[in-house]
Amino acid sequence: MLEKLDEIRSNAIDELSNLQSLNELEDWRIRYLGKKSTLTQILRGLAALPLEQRKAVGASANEVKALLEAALGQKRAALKEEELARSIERGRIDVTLPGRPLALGRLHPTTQMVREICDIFISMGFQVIEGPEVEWDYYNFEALNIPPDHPARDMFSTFWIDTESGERPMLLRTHTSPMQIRVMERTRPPVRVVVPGKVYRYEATDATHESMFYQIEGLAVDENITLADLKGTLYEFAKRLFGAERRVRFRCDYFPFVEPGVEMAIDCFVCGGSGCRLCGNTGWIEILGAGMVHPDVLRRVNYDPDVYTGFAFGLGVERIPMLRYGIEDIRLFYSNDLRFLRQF
Ligand code: YSA
Repeated sequence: MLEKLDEIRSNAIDELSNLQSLNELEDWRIRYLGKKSTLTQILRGLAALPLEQRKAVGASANEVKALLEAALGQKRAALKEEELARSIERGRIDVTLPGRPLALGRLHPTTQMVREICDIFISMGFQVIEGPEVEWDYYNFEALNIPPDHPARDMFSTFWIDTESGERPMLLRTHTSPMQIRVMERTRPPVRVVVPGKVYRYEATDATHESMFYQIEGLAVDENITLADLKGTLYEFAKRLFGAERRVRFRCDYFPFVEPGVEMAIDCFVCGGSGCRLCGNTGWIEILGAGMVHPDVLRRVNYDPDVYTGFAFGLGVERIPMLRYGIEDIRLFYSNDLRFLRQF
């Protein structure tokens, strides 16, 4: 029995020195000091031993037990300290390391352009307003002299909105011109507004056409406004935006809500006017449609065309940074490629 106790002590102490974690230590405790351990069994069996043997075995068993308990306490303290040191090391912060740079957001190039263009018109006395993207057919077409079945509807391929039968037809606005009517309905002349916003066209995309893009509408109505005012305003705008050296061209165009109608184009930035793929070999890139507000449109909003005249224009926003920075494909604006967006 005494030999057995010796063996228990030396095995237990040997094993203890190899333990690496508190979990292993707990297994060790159960194995050598737990209720079912050999040592506990020996201590419980003492009473059954003859007196002489009981004394010697009892003394030795209690000594082994005390020794193992003391060793257990020391080992537990040492392991706890090691674990603490490890966890401090794991969470150590090196305050001398340089900080990680924060990725800063930025304004989308279209937003930057909208703001820059609006600022030019604000400095000329225009006010900036916004309007709905989901629009009634009435404002997008009818009130602008484009009744149902008018061929001009083909100019504006439309995303229609499902409505209940009998309800007024609704659509995603195909241009910002409906805001001309909304503004004039609620204001008396003089009117000078610009309206930036998204517009939608149900058409195939290519290098200069997107199905969602931005326009800025302009409208000025007062007594004695003439086509010369329209041209003067847009020349000044083009000069401030592109510089005096760029060439600007006005040509007749047709829009049912103006008379006369014009389009304004800038000489192509890629070929300088000699003709290339981007400008369709014309040497020019059209940036806006414009004209003198049609008398019928004025009458519809109860403006007397014998007293008031006005000009209006609608420009494609993305075409401007394309011209300015030589961007060859409009689809880059909305394809969420950070390599493109980070350049602005
Ligand atoms: C005309 C006369 C007015 O008194 C007032 C406004 C207008 C403009 C008219 N509402 C309109 O939308 N004309 S437009 O169809 O020729 O578009 C105007 C400009 O938007 C174009 O000059 C072009 O720069 C741009 N644009 C047109 N379709 C586009 C586009 N930009 C990108 N993608 C498209 N699919």
